[in-house]
Amino acid sequence: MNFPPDFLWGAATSAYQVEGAVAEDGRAPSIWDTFTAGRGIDSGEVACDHYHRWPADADLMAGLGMNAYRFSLAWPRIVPAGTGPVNPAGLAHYDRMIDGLLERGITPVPTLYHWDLPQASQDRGGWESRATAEAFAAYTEVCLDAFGDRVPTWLTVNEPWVVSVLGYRLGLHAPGETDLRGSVLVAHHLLLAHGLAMQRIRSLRPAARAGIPLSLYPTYPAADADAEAARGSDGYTNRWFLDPVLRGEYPADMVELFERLVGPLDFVRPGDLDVIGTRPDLLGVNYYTRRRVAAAPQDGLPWRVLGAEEGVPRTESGWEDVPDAFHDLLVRLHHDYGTPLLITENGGVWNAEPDAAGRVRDTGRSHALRRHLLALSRAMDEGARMLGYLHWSLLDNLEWAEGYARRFGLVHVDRTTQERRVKDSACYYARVIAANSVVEVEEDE
Ligand code: PNW
Repeated sequence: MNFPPDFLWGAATSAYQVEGAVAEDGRAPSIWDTFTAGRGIDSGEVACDHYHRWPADADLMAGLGMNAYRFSLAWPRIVPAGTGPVNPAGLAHYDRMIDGLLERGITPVPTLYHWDLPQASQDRGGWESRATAEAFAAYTEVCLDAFGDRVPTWLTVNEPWVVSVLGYRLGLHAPGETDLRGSVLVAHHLLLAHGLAMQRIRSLRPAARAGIPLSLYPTYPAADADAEAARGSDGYTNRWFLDPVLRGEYPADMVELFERLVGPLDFVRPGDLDVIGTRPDLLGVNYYTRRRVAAAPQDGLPWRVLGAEEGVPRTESGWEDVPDAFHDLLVRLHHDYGTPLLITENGGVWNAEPDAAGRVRDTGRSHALRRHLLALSRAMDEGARMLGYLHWSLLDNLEWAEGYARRFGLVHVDRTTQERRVKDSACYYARVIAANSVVEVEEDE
């Protein structure tokens, strides 16, 4: 089956994970600089040096036939103190990059916020403060003024579930807090930031299309008796974000649960859900794996997310590799919310290194890519409206608190020399893009 002629084919990155150059051209520190320094873990100080090497990276994308690139704008480069003065050198960088992409026939798909909050904003309360959502709206206006003439598709706030839960409940991501109420509060402010940005985009660039990229996990009961637990976990991770964005309301079952666990959600003010529910043009889908859930309390919540199931294929980070769940998710989103879908992330860890001839045989990624694209195309046959597929990631990069050891890239990056090597999976992907159809993986590809 062929994909629509205007289907977006490309890859994704985010600023802190690839750029490096953290102290250059007026960039101020972000919460991820602070978090990685505080824990002594791999940082984005150099990353893939994409800040300087983006022209060569854009040449690679063009060479592979990609027509879209999802990257993120670094708030601490553009408005270094979070609010107040704009940094012209920060704007100039993305200005050149957006022009450079367009010159190569690549549509820029910028994300406004991919987790690198200016440390100065954190010092004033960060996402626990409603003022940060207002500051984000002002920063969004700066970006729209600067780039809105050339950017047809905007993405707002990447994965508010991951930020709120890993950053504020489990302490695994910046800023490393561990409080359930705080995480629900932060999730609300992130959603509010998304809604305020949608309103700015609507008024300043009415022709642009925009939406939010959510991390979504198709969730299955481990056994029949676990159906209610699975519904709870789905509510916690998926519906808590989908429903306000696409229906303008928080799901009632989850409101009840949260109020029981943390008290009244009094930070939700009248009118907030109208803002958050500003109808987006698309939903960004970040899909990696499915979840199985059992009815047993864990970490203060009334269900347990199980580990990988025996006998089910996994990526090298242990995530179950289940393309059928991707299909189920897309069909469900189509039925429940009816919005056009853009795959803003999909991929996995396959840690292949160059052989003596410099070839990177990451065959596992090629096969997973093919099977996920087949799942996507089956969902399209069943009515899902799909705008494009952006693979995570273009480059091996900083996998946040996990460091550089987990390679998600279509393109291998040598950590010492920064040398780029197009992996076998990228060659496979280039053949898919050229055919605009899911081709077979060739032997040794
Ligand atoms: C997403 N989890 O992050 C992000 O958008 C990317 O920046 C990241 O590199 C990619 O997925 C791969 O992980 C996630 O533990 C990080 O559930 C962690 C989780 C989910 C998504």
